[in-house]
Amino acid sequence: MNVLFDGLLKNKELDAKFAEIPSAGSSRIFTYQDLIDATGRFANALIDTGVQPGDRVAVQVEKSIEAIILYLAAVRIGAIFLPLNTAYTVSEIEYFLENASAKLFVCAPERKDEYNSLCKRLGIKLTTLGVRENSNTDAGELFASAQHADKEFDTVSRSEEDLAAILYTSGTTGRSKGAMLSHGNLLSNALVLKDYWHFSSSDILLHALPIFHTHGLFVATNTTLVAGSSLLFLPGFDADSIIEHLPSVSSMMGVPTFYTRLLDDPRLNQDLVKNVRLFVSGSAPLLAETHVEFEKRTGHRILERYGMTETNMNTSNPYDGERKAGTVGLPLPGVEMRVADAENGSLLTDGEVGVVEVRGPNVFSGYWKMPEKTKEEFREDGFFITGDLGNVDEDGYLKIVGRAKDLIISGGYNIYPKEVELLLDEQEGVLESAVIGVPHPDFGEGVVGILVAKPDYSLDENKILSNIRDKIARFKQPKRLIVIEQLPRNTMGKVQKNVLRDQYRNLLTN
Ligand code: MCA
Ligand code: AMP
Repeated sequence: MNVLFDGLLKNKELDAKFAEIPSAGSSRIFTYQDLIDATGRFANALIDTGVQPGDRVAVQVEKSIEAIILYLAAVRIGAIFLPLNTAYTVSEIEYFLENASAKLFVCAPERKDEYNSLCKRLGIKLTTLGVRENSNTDAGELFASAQHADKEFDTVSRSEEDLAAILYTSGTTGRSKGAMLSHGNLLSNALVLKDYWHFSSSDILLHALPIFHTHGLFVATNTTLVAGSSLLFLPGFDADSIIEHLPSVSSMMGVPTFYTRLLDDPRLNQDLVKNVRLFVSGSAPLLAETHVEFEKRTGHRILERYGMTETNMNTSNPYDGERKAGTVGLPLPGVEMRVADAENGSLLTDGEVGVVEVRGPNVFSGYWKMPEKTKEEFREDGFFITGDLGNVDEDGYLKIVGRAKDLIISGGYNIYPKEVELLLDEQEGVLESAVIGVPHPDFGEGVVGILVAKPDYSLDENKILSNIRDKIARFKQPKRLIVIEQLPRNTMGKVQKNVLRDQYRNLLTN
């Protein structure tokens, strides 16, 4: 028994379909039977590279059904899947490969040259997987070897506690931490979401999220698989393509930017979404006004839920009951949630604001090779301290009101200011920096860097931006840099980011 693989794929109506609509080329359709056969082929191809149960398989590839098959095949052979954002640069990837002691790294064919020497130096086997737009495109070495491999594979047995995936989440110190997710964590959450959101084999989910994060990989894909639903797989968010396909689906999951972009499109109306039964939003706060506006235009009340890489999904607005705008709903079945004083951990009641803590089968077991960090973020009774600030209303709905952690969420991607500050501080002439998130019309929050120059230096915004261009992923890079005389500090000497956020709150919206 392989808890996650069997749990997701056993006893399915094998003719339910996965349709992939690539940005170029023609669409492809996979039945569940095709999917299972392909995981067998990929499992054999992975074993041929030397990967064994427990090994980390790191993957940075473009979105495709084969990338999902690779994930399922890694789980099937008992390996630990480690998905990585396609926007990460070589130096970012180096940290993940080294920290996780990856056995195999699968990258896009066109990036192989960039990674060759790194993988040689680290002793990591490198292979490739591309997007198969037509029979002439380079779908990569792993695809080629899977094509010739046997579809039969003896699934490796894995228990609930065994690790299925490691997903890196950035840390407040600037170092990313690998959240260790077990078979039990992932399957239990998928089963709960399937029931809570009423997913069944008659559903078709429109999938436009990236598949290297919890939202697109686990919430959207695992829930679809466990329900035996169909999936319409788009390469990413493109309003025209979403509008084209909304009439043929029953559900969509997205980050708030998906919904604000759709609202900006005059083609969004009740008729377009008449076959949709459910819109889900998460990963970042959905403004109450977006919720209200979306209902006015479409008649649909978006269902907002709340989760984290470390915990999968914790709370959700109900399917049948009231979906309250501006709240993230009620604890999911099996999840215990409480609000505590951020400083001393004492429990808060009566709607007071504090740090949100959760416990349940969905919650991860700790950070890879970081026992101290793990200890710091759990209470003794096993509750995980999320770092999100919230309060619970009289009906039990959680409202997230802020973050105790210094984190920016831009278009659903997390950016830890410390990582960007460390890079800015290295730039010539920079004395110190503070990185903040301010309102952004498209991404919710946008990154802004505030700089102080060393004596006798004058700083050039564009030059600094161009210097850091290849160092970190583009979405983490400041949309603007501002040079000031000195950073505001409190009596303890701590930079008052709230003062800066207030001062520059209109910088990206004007
Ligand atoms: C792209 N850019 C961004 C972002 N995305 N900048 C800031 N924040 C972003 N999110 C920049 C690019 O670097 C580029 O800059 C320019 O915008 C256009 O890039 P492009 O790729 O064309 O953008 P897009 O395709 O329109 O993407 C926007 C997007 C995408 C659709 C909102 O970011 C997205 O799919 N976000 C979803 C993230 C997600 O799945 N998060 C879930 C994490 P330049 O032109 O200067 O190079 S899981 C999670 O958070 C928890 C567990 C949970 O609860 O779900
Ligand atoms: P990540 O580290 O990518 O897993 O992001 C998790 C963080 O996203 C949480 O700790 C929250 O701060 C935020 N988040 C996720 N869903 C929501 C939501 N519906 N509303 C507000 N914040 C959210």
